[in-house]
Amino acid sequence: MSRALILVDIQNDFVPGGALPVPEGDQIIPVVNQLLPAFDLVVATQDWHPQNHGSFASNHPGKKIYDVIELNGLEQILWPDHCVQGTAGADFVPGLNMNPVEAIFRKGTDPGIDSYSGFFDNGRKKSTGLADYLKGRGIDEVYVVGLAGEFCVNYTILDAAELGFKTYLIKDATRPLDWQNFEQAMGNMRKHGVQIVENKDLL
Ligand code: VGL
Ligand code: ZN
Repeated sequence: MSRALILVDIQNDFVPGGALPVPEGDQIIPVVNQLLPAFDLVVATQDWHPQNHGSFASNHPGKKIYDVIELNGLEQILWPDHCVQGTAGADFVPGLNMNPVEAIFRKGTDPGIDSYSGFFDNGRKKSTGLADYLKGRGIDEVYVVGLAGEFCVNYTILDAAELGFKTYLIKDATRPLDWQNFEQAMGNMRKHGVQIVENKDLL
């Protein structure tokens, strides 16, 4: 029995001061750092968009941030430009201890499709390789933390559960863009067998 911690998108653009800030997103950093030694394996995901990414409102003249469009057949929320490859906004938050992170899975690189989950793009057309990596490392339990709670954390968790991992959300090591949407997402996670725990349960 081996357990992995997945750090989801703990990047400068998702904390206060960034391009798509999650309220209090920076407050998870000490909590996550404290959790790291409790796991057999730590991996991270990194939102990593080209400047011409189809999820950016700036690439759709006449559209505004948070408008919803259809992008190659999938519903797409339009975001501010964020986590552009090679920019400071795409870097991991400097206070985060990345030393124990053994692998980083980048996502959102195809301009034609967004990728909220760390496992697959939103159309489930391509895998990032994360599931095979975890299986290759003998992982059967997955704990998920990071940003944003109702988007990339939520979809990573739902895929992990569906892939057969025993899946946990560490609630105080995540923050959402919107708490009401996150509460709804957590209800749905529970329906899929996900357990919701806190930092203190693991120390
Ligand atoms: C995310 C919106 C757009 C996230 C990434 O990491 O939750 N949200 N790209
Ligand atoms: Zn993104």
